[in-house]
Amino acid sequence: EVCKGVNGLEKIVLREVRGSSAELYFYGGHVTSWKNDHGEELLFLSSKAIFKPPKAIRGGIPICFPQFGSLGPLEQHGFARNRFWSIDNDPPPFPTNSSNKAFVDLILKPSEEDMKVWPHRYEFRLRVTLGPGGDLMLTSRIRNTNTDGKPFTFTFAYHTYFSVSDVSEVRVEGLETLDYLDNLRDKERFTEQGDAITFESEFDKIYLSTPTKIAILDHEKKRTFVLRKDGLPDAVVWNPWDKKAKAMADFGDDEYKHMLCVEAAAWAIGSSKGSPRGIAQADLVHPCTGSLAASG
Ligand code: TA6
Repeated sequence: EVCKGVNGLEKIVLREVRGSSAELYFYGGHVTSWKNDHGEELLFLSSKAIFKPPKAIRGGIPICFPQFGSLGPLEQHGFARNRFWSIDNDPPPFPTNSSNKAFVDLILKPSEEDMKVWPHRYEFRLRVTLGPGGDLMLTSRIRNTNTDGKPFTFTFAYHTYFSVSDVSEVRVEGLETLDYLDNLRDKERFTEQGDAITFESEFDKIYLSTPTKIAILDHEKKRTFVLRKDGLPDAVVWNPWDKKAKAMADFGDDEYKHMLCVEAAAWAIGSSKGSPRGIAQADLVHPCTGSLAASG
């Protein structure tokens, strides 16, 4: 179902028989809402989010492509999150079965303007699926359509903003003992200790080569999110905390308490200067899947 969203921007609503739902905008191919079958919102969306190009929507699931972060030739987190995507009327056969599920297929291709800043041709197909249990799955297939067959590299993230009751009561499991690059310390590489991750100040880390399953435990709400990922080796965890929150025009001063970003990502191998992992050889389809389930 396509309808008008904020500022007249069009959005797609997916509904599942048991009552769960999801919403995404053509602008950014951006999921802005995911509700369980009790109608509870599971994603954080800022009350100050700006739904106006070229600003990316603050909250939900921004898609960072073809560059995650600011390391590279492009604007922070690339341009996929502030382009208008289209319905993909002719998606190629899909590896996973979507029958019985609510889903939509979107596509993004570069404009001539985009080619000037990132000179590669591609077709980026995004399928957003809402399963019968209310789980949400995003699958991205990036095809290199460069006519000269030249490979390109990219970095990537599903920059998911989870809604939590109080971030200082939240634990993240699955990242213990892993190596990470600390964005707050010039991307220096460290090793995480053996305990679940908890939050008491600004946090911005890129965990390298993580397990495919990460759990976010919201003690107060008695809710657990399980993030599963495939084709996305890394994971980013971010909370801006009070000072950065105040500095962001599209984010409420106290909203940091009620969100946590845990992001399935493909970043770089080795060090901060490592080469990007996402390599799209000629005509190769690169599938990246992130699925989210919530219980409790
Ligand atoms: O994923 C974490 C991060 O890269 C942080 O460094 C932080 O700046 C955040 O993303 C938000 O970026 P944005 O461009 O959306 O303001």
